[in-house]
Amino acid sequence: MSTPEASRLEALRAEVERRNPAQPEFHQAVREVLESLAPVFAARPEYAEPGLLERIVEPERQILFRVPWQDDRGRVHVNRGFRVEFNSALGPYKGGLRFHPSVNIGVVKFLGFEQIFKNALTGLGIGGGKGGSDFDPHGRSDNEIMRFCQSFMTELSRHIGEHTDVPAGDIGVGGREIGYLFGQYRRITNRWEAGVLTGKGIGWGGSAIRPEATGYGSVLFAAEMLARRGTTLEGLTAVVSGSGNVALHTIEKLQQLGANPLTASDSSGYVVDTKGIDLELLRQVKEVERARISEYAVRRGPSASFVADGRVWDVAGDVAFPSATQNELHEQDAVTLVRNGVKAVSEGANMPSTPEAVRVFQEAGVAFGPGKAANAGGVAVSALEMSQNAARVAWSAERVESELAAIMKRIHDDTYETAARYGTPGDYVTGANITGFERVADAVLAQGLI
Ligand code: NDP
Ligand code: 2IT
Repeated sequence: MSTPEASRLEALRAEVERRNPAQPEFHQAVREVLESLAPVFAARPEYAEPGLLERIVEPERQILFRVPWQDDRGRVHVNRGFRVEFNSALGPYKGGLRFHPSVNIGVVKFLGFEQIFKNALTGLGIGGGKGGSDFDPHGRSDNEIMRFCQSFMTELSRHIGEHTDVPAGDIGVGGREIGYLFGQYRRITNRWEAGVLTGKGIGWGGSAIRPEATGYGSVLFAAEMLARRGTTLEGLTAVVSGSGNVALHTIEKLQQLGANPLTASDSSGYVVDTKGIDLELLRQVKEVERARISEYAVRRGPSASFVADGRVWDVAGDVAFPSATQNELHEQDAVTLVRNGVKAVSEGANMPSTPEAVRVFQEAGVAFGPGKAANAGGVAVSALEMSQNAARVAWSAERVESELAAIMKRIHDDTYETAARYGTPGDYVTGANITGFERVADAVLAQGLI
C-alpha cells in the first residue's frame, strides 16, 4: 500500500479500530471493504470529499435496550436487544434480526455494515441495518419464544416502521419468531402495517419464496459464476455447512439443478451422506423436531455418518456453500478444499470465510462469490415483499422466483463487470465492494452533509 489513496484508507481503518475497540468482526468487515476501494478513489476524485467515508463507517443510529422475560418456570431473564440503523441513503433501513448468545454490538455492526452494500447491490431501494439479541432460543418452548419476542418488540416497536426501518429474520429468527414479533407490533401500534417486517407467513402479508430466497439465490449465484466459465452445476458434488434456513434451501436448489449435496452441519458437528442428503429427513430433524444434526445420521442408515466437532470442509466436493455463520471457514479449510479440487465457493452466510481463506481461494483461481453478492437473494425478496405489501397484492411463486433469478444474474453481471472495469477480472470481492460502495456514496454525496 503506497499510493495516497491507499494511505488515506489505511489511516481510516486505524481510526475505525481505535474508535470501536473490541469489535473484531466489525473491524474485519470494514477492512475488507476499504481494501477494495483504493482504485475507486484514484478514478473518482469526488469520493475524496472529506467526511464521506467517515460517515459511511459510522452508523446513523445505534439502539440498545433491555429485554426482560419470564421462562416457563417463572424465572426472570434479562437479555440485551440491539438495532443498528446504519445507512438510509438508498431507502429505509433493512436487515435481519439475529437471536444467538454470541450477539453483541460489534457483531450487529459488522452485519449492518455488510448489509448496506448488499442491499445496494439488489438495486431495490433499501438502506442497511441489523439487529438482534444475545437471547439463546435453543431448547426454549414456544411459549418462552413468544414471551421473549413480545418483550423484544415492545421496545423495538418505537424505532421501526414501513418507511423507517424494516427488520426480518437471520440466525435464530424464522417464520415463527416473525409471527410473534408482528403480532406484538400490531397490538402496540393498532395498525395493520404489513411492510414493517418481512418474512411473514403466506396469507398475512408474506411473500412466496421468501423462506427459500437466500439459499436459492446463493446457488443461482454459483451457477452464474460457473456459466461464465462455460460450465454448470449438473452432476457436481457440493459441500454445504449449516442446517438452518439458508442451508436447507441451498440443498433444495442444488438438487433441483442436478447437483449432489453431501453434507450439512450445526454447532455440534457435521453429517456426510455418500448417497447425497435426504432433504425430507433433514427437514424433519432440523425444522420440525429442532433436534441435533447427529439425529440425521442415526435415522438415515449406513450411507450417513456424523462427525462430532469435525470440520465439514474436510469432505471433498466440487462446489462449497458456507451457510452457517461468520468465520466458519479458515485458511486451512480453504487449503483443504482447493487440494480436493473445489471449483466454486458461494457464501450463503455473512462473512463465513476468513480473509486468509478468501486469499487462498482467489490465488487458486476458484470462483469465489462473497456473501454481499451471493446471499443477497434473501433481502432482495424481502424488498419484493415490501412492494407487494405496499400494493396490497400477492405475487405467485413462479413470478417471485423468476424475479429472484433475474436479480441474482444482474448482481453477478454487475459485480463481474465492475471488477473487469477496475482491472481485476473474476474478482467478485472487489466487484461487489466497489459496485455497492459507488451506489451508496453517490446517494450520500447527493443528499448533503447529514
Ligand atoms: P438459522 O438459524 O436458520 O440456521 C443457522 C445454522 O447455522 C444452524 O445450523 C446453526 O447451528 C448454525 N450455526 C449458527 N451459529 C453457529 C456457530 N456459532 N457455530 C456453528 N454453527 C452455527 O439461520 P440462517 O440459515 O437464516 O442463517 C445462516 C447464515 O446466513 C447467517 O450467517 C446469516 O447471517 C446468513 N443469512 C441469512 C439470511 C436469511 O434470509 N435468513 C439472508 C442472508 C444471509 P445450531 O442450531 O447448532 O446453532
Ligand atoms: O443477512 C441478510 O441479508 C438477512 N438476514 C436478510 C435480511 C432481510 O431483511 O431480509
